[in-house]
Amino acid sequence: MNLEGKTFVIMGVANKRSIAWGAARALDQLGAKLVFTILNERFRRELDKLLGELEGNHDIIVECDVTNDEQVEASFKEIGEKTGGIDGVLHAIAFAGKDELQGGYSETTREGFKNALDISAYSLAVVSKYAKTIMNEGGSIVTMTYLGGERAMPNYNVMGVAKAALESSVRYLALDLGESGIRVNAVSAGPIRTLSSSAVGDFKSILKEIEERAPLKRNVDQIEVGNTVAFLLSSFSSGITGEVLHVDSGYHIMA
Ligand code: 0WD
Repeated sequence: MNLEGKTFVIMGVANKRSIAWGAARALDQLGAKLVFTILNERFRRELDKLLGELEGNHDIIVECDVTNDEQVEASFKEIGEKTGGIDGVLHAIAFAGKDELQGGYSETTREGFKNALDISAYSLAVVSKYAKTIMNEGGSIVTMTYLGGERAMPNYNVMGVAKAALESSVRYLALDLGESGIRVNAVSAGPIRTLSSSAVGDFKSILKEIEERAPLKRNVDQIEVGNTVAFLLSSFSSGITGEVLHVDSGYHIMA
């Protein structure tokens, strides 16, 4: 697979453990040009440091808090002007308060629910709205989800509800943007230790359960997820849209 001449926007690198960073490394290896969006300026120094590890020279970094419509619009406008058009977007963004990620779902606050659904699910719609205006022919949008969106899993709570909304959004966006030749898919990753996942109560036992019960008897890493993201962003997956593809050592097939 060769992605030379292709440009992708990567949203959601917080640090070197981020799934978005695994995807960036995979895409960089394949020759793609990358543009990064960061939540705020606090993340710029971390990203600058990380960029030195990549082969290509990826120098466009744009601030984009997805809760701010004007900022999303302005970000994609700026990216369009600087790149002349993009071939895809990785949306690897989610948020829920730590209090919501332990204990019972019935204790979820209205504010916590709104926040989680806004940042983790609605954001894909608004990102798609502006990304489609600068998308080259055959563009692709990929988001990140988790099995907790399909099944009730301890502690995942409101984030599971947000992932269910996100996966449904993938299908509606695929239908909406299909006519424009834009594909929309999700990767459902197995658990990986990152800044976000560390907020999920008893995360250690989730990792252990995969090692014991998944067909591959091990956990996946950021590069394996990143390689699948690269496949979905590339034209190798040109017939796939509205799909949720599991990269989880096969755990989701188990009863
Ligand atoms: O086990 C895991 N780590 C899994 C993660 C399994 C399956 C799916 N995922 C998903 C997550 O739910 C998320 O959608 O993958 C995506 C990426 O998550 P990650 O790589 O595990 O987490 P992290 O490295 O923390 O990156 C998520 C980033 C944020 O980091 P922090 O830690 O600051 O919340 O999302 C970004 C931010 O950089 N983010 C935002 N970006 C723009 N606007 C916003 C926002 N309002 N809020 C958070």
